Amino acid sequence: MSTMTRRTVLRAMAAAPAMYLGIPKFAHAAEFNFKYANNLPITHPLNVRSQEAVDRIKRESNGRLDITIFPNNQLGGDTDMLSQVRNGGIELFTPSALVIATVVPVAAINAVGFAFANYDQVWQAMDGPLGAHVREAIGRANLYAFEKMWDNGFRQTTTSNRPVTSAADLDGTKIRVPVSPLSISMFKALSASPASLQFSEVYSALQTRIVDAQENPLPIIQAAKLYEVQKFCSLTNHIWDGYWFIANGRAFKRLPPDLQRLWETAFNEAGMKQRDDLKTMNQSIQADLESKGLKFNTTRPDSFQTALRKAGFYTEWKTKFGDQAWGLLEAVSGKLA
Ligand code: X2X
Repeated sequence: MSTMTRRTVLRAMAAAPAMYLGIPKFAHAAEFNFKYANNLPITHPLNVRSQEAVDRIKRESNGRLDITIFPNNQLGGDTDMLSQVRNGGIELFTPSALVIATVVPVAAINAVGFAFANYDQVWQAMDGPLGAHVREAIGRANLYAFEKMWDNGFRQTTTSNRPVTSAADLDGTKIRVPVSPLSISMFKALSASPASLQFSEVYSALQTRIVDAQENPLPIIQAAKLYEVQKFCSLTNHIWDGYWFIANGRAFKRLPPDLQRLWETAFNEAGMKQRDDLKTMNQSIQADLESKGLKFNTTRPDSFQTALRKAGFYTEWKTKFGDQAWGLLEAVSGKLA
């Protein structure tokens, strides 16, 4: 390149807006490049609101904190992502309470069958003393839990062969559940035949009939297109499930206080919006899934609860979680065991 040409090119580069040249808008390289991984398709509100938070953090930190999102199990299934966030391979992850419970057992407490009757109870517990109790336990595992939990939803049961109207219909049903001791225990107590699989494998397991059934909140059934491989959707509302936004503990401590405050504000506020998104979606989602061919039915919650009680499910999990955590749960749910 002649001097003349090089000078011309350099002048052109200096004059051109950065975006035309593919140069990052922020003059300095980020001080912190973090990775955030999750298990959901990009259309799910968890990813939509996370992207907004990540954009905000980059903007308001003047590019100092740059977070890249890896959605949809791109970095592996939940078990992989959980070990990566613990060893620092990734800095952020949103495990469901059921999944983080494989490392922090008390975190599954919000998923005790039929504990919460509605969202008022859910947020009273999770934004209150029960949530604080779980966050502390997460902290002891050298992870940092952001204050606001994100919504996954009340879990519903889908099947390929028959609708579930009462507990008896689950008898012997091969049902996929998350990698979660509580889910296995609960569906065994209901006489089903549960198998733990990573979420990344659910669609194909249903398609190839390795299992006949699965259970997830409606927004996930929609986003992951599970209606393509399931026929019936029974509104069992058996578990309320949420996502903990967690960070690797050392990554959190590495951030200066102003960036800690910024990402706390950004992720907690985004989480509140994500809760609202699901609330709005829940008003129309059944109609949408019906139009895609899924057949809905309601169920009798008392038949499930009675079966769980008879099988000793509540007393077993009260012992496992301990009196303190159980007391915090029952302060909201009313007596369970
Ligand atoms: O794996 C599931 O079923 C999911 C997506 O709901 C969780 O993250 C627990």
